[in-house]
Amino acid sequence: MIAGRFITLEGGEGAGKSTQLRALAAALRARGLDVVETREPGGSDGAEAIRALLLTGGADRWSARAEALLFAAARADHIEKTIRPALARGAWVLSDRFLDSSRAYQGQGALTDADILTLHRIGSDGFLPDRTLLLTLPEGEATGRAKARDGDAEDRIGGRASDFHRAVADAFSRFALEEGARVHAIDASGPAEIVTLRLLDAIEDLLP
Ligand code: Z5A
Repeated sequence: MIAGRFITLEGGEGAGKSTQLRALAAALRARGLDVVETREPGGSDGAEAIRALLLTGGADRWSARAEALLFAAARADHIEKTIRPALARGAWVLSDRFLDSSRAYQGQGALTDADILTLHRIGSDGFLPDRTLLLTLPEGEATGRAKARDGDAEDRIGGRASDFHRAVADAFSRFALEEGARVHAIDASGPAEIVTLRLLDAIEDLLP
């Protein structure tokens, strides 16, 4: 029986996660693997409905606690309806963001990292990826890429102050330092094709 694998891509806005997820999926399909591309918040009907609630509306639409619970609820549905069934049939599941985004974005204000992990234990039995690829890019470069794509249009969370996004980047770096077996930091600068090769290198040991 072929073992499915669960790989997540993480990092700040504009780092190139969506671009790399597509490229990585194509490279894995070329090796004959069954690949499912998904994203958070979202990835199942219920979670996509919650995504719309989370990313639209005014900055204070949700309290920090309500926001964290909505992300955890969306994730529970995503895992149950999309990720676990795909892994059970032996597919490789690639997700654009997952739990580490909640830890980095929701776990550094009213709630702690431990609180977010508790919500994840309750919602999703503490389910973790086989490997997390953290795309790192200097702040100015990532902002430049996002601005070139979106102009001034920002979602509820992307539109927060640069101090907030700097703290998010620091939290991601900490995960890579403290959970190095799972979270691999990948330099996301340079041409997209080169970044894809770095990502492939970082999952080489998991490939059949
Ligand atoms: N969020 C949260 O708070 N808690 C959670 O638990 C979860 C999420 C799961 C989701 O936004 C928001 O929800 C997000 C975190 C929060 N808000 N923020 N910040 P989203 O899904 O709409 O967007 P995003 O996840 O932030 O990603 P993004 O802005 O779409 O960026 P990206 O996927 O990393 O980048 P990209 O779209 O692949 O590339 C950006 C542009 O750069 C694009 O024009 C590309 O063509 C270009 N690009 C890509 N690679 C390159 C290279 N190598 N060179 C040059 N240009 C490039």
